[in-house]
This record gives sequence, C-alpha cells and structure tokens, in this order.
Amino acid sequence: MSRVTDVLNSQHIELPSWAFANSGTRFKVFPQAGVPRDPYEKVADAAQVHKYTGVAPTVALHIPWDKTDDYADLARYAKDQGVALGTINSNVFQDNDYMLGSVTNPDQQIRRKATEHLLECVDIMDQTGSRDLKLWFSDGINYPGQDDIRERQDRLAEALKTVYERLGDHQRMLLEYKLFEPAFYATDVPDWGTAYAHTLALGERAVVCVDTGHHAPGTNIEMIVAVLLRAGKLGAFDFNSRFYADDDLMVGAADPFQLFRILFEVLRGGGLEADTEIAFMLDQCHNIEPKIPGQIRSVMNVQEATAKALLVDRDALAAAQKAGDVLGANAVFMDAYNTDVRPLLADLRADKGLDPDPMAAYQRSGYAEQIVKDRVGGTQAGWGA
Ligand code: LRH
Ligand code: MN
Ligand code: MN
Repeated sequence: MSRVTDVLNSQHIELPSWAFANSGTRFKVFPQAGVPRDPYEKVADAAQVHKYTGVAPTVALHIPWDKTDDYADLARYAKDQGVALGTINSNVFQDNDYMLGSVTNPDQQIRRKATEHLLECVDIMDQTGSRDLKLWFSDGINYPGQDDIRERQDRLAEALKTVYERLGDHQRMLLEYKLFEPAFYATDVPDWGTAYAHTLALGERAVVCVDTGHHAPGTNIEMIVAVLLRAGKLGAFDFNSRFYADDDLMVGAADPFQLFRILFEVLRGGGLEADTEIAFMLDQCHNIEPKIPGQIRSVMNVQEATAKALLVDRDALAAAQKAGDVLGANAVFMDAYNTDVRPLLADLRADKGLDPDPMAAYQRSGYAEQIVKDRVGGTQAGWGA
C-alpha cells in the first residue's frame, strides 16, 4: 500500500457531540426535527458519521451539556455503537457567576468554583477513559481599566497549575485560545503565544489547541501550526471555517486552500504519522443544514485536504526551494492542491467495504427519517440551554 493510502487509512477525526443538537446564533436557534434529546442520542448520531466515513471513531463531550449519571455506561454504549468517547470539553462560560470571568474572576470564590468544575471534568475523564481535557475560557474584559490584565494572567496560571497537577500520567490538557468574543477588549487567552507561554510553564502534558475560527482575518494559521509543531506544543485542532468571526461553519467550506496549507504543515512537522498525538477534532455548529450530513461533509473535506497535502511531491519541492526556484516551488505545491482526490478517496472507501459516497449512503439509509419519527423534543447544544 502506498504511503498516501496508509496515512489516509490511519487518520482519525473526532466529532463534537454538540454538532448534533440544535444550535444557532445569539439571534435565533432554528430547531430541527429528530435532534438528540440526550448524550446517548448524540453518540448514536456521531456513530452514523463513522459508519459511513470510517474515519470518525471518537466523539467529544461538552460538560455540562452532556452531563449524565454514569459516564462508564455512556462509554459502554458508545462502544456498542462502534465508537468511543474522546476529549472532554469543559464549560465555564454559561453560569451567571462568570460574568466577570471564571478562573480569572477577581472574586476568589468564583475562581474556586470554576476550578472545581475543571477538576470535575478530570474525574469524568477517568470514567470515560479520555486522554484530553480541553479548556477554553471566555474570560476577559470589555473596557480598558476594568481589571488588572497582569493579575488575571496570574489567576489563570494558578488555576491551570491546580488542574495540571490533578491529571493522570496519560492525560493531557489542551489550552484553546480565541481572539475575542464574548470579551471585546481583552481576552485572557487571546492567541497562540499566550496559550504557548502557559502550556510551556506547566509541562509537557499541557499543549495548545488551534481552533481555526479563532483568529483575526488574514492570520497565517499554517505558520502558527508549523511553529507549535516545531516546539512540540501542537496538541489539537478544532476544525471549522469562518468568513468573518467565529462562524463555526463546516471545515473547508470557506477556504479549502487554507485547510490544505494547514494540513501540509501538519504533514511536514510529522503530525500525520500513525503515532501522532495531535487530536483532529471538528468544532462546528450546523445551524441551518442537517447535522449528520454536515458532519459527513466536514470529515470528507478534511480527508480531501489531507490527501492533497500527501500528494505534494516533497522531493521536487525541496529541490525547487534549494535552487531558489520561486515559481517552480509554488507550482509543485499548487499541482497537489489542484488534483481531484475524490476518486482516490472513493477507492479507499470501497477497499474498506464502505460505500464510495458516504453522503449518498447515509441519505439512502433512512436514519434521518427514523430519528424524526422516534425523537420528539430535541435539545439545544447548550448555548441557550
Ligand atoms: C469557543 C469554542 C470552544 C467551546 C466551543 C463550543 O468559541 O470554540 O471550543 O468549547 O466553542
Ligand atoms: Mn473551539
Ligand atoms: Mn469557537
């Protein structure tokens, strides 16, 4: 088997449980019929994506959106469905107490409450067998002078240290940054540099999560990827695409070329090896499109970008780069990007006994009609819950 197919066959893309529930914008949530009513049904829907793509064997949970009495039971259920539970996402952004921040709040008691939630997430990881805890903080300030920027960094560092020390030997902490929203003036973890500095201070099991929607327009994300990988600090992706802000649209929809450039840097940095520790996750909300097909489309987009990255003729590229052949090097790169890899991926699926067209196979399966009949009163992902 060629290296290209080897890598594509070993690639794993993690699905977010919240992509299957109702979501929307702050203006309106458009409810869809048949959406999951509990974490079990979210896992069942995620399993459909894996069933037809063959490369999405894990599903990430978001706590408390996916709170349940018995996580070991949920993990067993996932296994029965042919998938496993993955990353645990913490949520310290939806409580009235967190208006002025969670772990960076000026009030010590509120900081304690937020830290307790993060520790509870590690308890859940112990029960689900998850490796990764993902931390994203909405903490920040809206006005200059509102709070002491430096002190907030100290408070953040203290909370991170407490949680880091609680992690098991095989567990990791993923620190996710975001430029703005909901804080508008200064976010406490606004960029990869801040996330990098904190994870560096903590130790090797603290790494950075790059959410592709969390940058200023025009940011060279593949450059960030290259730098983090080189430093051994790229832990995970939250893939989605954006036109303006944190749009959470299907990955590869807005800028498939950017996704290709990112995946080329991942490949270049060794991040597509079979033993890679990078978690390739989707973080998307399907507001107006059907959810399961939306996830299938995104998974296929990541696969296509990966296949194109793998097709870059690295020897020819290196030779052109060494010779200072600007146009030649660029042409090698673009040749790979402009290749239609869909037939290659269809063959790969057929070799695995899957339908070459996952989208059509899902549509034909009748699952979408069945869940509409079976499920009444689906839940929101959590934004308005
Ligand atoms: C924040 C974010 C983070 C959250 C998710 C729901 O914008 O990207 O990853 O956990 O959205
Ligand atoms: Mn994210
Ligand atoms: Mn986001």
